[in-house]
Amino acid sequence: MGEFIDEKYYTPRKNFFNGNPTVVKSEKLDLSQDVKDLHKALGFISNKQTIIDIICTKTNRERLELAKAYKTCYDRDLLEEFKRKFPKGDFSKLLIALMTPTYEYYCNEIYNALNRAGTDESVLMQILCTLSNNDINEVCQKYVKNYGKTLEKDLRSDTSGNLRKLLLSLLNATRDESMILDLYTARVDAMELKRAGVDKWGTDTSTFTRILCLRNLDQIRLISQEYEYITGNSLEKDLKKEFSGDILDALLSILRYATHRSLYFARCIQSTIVGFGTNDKSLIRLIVTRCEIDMGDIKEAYEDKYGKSLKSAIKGDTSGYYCKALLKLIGE
Ligand SMILES: [Ca+2]
Repeated sequence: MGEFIDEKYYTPRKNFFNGNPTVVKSEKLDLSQDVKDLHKALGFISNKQTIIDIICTKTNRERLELAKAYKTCYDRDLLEEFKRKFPKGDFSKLLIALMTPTYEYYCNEIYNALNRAGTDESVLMQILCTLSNNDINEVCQKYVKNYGKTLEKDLRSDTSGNLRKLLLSLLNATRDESMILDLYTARVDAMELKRAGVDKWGTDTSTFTRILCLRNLDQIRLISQEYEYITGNSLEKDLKKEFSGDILDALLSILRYATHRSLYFARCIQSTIVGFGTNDKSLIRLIVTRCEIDMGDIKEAYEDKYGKSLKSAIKGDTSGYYCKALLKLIGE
């Protein structure tokens, strides 16, 4: 940590990379019993509750081990069994998400967001703005392997303008991950953002993209504090003045993810359930991917922000075993 940092002035977040998950590694894993119970639950009369109790209380890694044990025992692919038994609907989508290895899942989600009528930019942002360099590299490798073309190529052809530049920059996976804080460069960056934004007629987007895509996440938090100190305005507010549309959403995603991760995801979840209907694909992705990382914190942030529990929000917007499974994943 830099010598300039005054503890009172800048309080580093506790455990940025460790959150409170709602699904944790089992203390004692009894795969043979689980496999037997699952087989019974997938019988002539299916028992969804048993499936939820077994699948939604395990980590992705454990679920994949379970699938392997199932294959050994019954010579059947567990995921295919789920698909056969539950061919459609949100419960089915959720089971598929849970049984897919994490990087593969991110990769599929990005592919589907890009290869549909009208690209779903929110999916790209929610994934690419929040993965580590290593995660991004893994996803890129999977993408080539699964689809025979690079993610970069697909991003280039399906996005445009400043958003494309920003996403390609994230895809380079060159963000500083040192966690080293430097007040001097934070001040320089904050001044540059001021010059490139509010001080300028028009906006120099590349300055914003460069700083927000390359600086480490803790440093971004410091930059935003310096920005507010220098200008008297919050960086978030000025981003909203200078940008609009997708590029604004992307810049806000990075800023919010860096400054308050759990609140950022609480907002993402809220955006899937507000309005008419529910964006179940994104709701499923957010719950499935965050339950092993920081869903406990997201629940807290959600309740603080929206004045009701995430549990009641999910109950209000989903139903049946799909709802029960989501609640199990968030530890309710
Ligand atoms: Ca301006």
